[in-house]
Amino acid sequence: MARIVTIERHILEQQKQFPKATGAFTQVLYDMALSAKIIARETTRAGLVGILGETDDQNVYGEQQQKLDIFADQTIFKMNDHTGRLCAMASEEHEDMIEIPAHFDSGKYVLLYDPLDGSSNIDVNVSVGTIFAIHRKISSGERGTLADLLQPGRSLAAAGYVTYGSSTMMVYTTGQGVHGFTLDPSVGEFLLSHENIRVPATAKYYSANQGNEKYWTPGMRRYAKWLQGIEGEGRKPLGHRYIGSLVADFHRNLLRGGVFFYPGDLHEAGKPYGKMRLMFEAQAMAFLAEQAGAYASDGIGDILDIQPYSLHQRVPLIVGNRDLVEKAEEYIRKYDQEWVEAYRPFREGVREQA
Ligand code: P6P
Repeated sequence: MARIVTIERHILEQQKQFPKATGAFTQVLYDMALSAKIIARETTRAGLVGILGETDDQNVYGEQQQKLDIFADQTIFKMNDHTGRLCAMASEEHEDMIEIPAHFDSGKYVLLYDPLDGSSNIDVNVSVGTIFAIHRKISSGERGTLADLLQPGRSLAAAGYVTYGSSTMMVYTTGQGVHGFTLDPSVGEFLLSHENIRVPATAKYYSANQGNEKYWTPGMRRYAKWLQGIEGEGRKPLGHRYIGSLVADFHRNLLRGGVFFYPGDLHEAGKPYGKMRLMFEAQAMAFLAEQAGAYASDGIGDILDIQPYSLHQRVPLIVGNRDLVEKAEEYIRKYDQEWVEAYRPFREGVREQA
């Protein structure tokens, strides 16, 4: 019989690589797996329990919050607020840092999470996902500070996502490769199904919202034509797949090879920084990509090297097979200097984003 490895057992085996690990880090990953099971149960039942539909609340981006968003956000918060393992949290659904309540102990890690990414897809039964990232506490005080959260992706201790699709999968890395687990609902366990995921050398797909093409920069428009085999040396065209749910698009490209891009553009004056959130989407995807032999860029350089200055700052995101992402950087260098000059002050925190 094949070796049955639950995510708990796998995390424990991973922990052995860190001799001085106290287990707190391992427990945070356990707790994320448990949160994922609880959210999965509600997500699959969503159509039945009337939890669908929009609330009258809005999140920090002015987007209608879906009830399942709020449920997922609350689930992750309540799983972690009392454990004494975290010194602070941050959620895409909350404007400010989430402090650990004073009556609970503070710990050595911080958790940043997007509780339900792609939530606008919920009530049309398209895959949605949870994205999480864990940094180590670096501030000297007892409680967490913004400095513990605003660390570059290079410092990440762990990152991962859950995709609630035809099956529920949890994929994570602690810097020892990328590993995928599929939920067996009959036993309520995540079982190892994709050990040491490596992006295939040959890409199959590209993922982008072609509806935005007229707003893309000249370089990115040419790049898309290159991916389609129209521009340049007439390469074999890539298939186009776009779900509109980052976790689902990223996951498919990770397993089949491909590139996802949501570029910055000059469509809206003063907003050349794209849509993806650095701290809640891009950093985690960039750490996973690097660990799977792929690469994530904002069009200028590695997402992992960007020094954050604001919890909700946005970045352009081009992620997938390294050769494809580097080709995009080449097109941007060649054709998009105007955009680069407009974006750079936002990348370096010289200008605050709107
Ligand atoms: P658009 C979902 O809102 C999200 O943040 C990502 O999950 C997804 O990739 C992207 O936005 C979709 O954006 O503008 O193409 O609908």
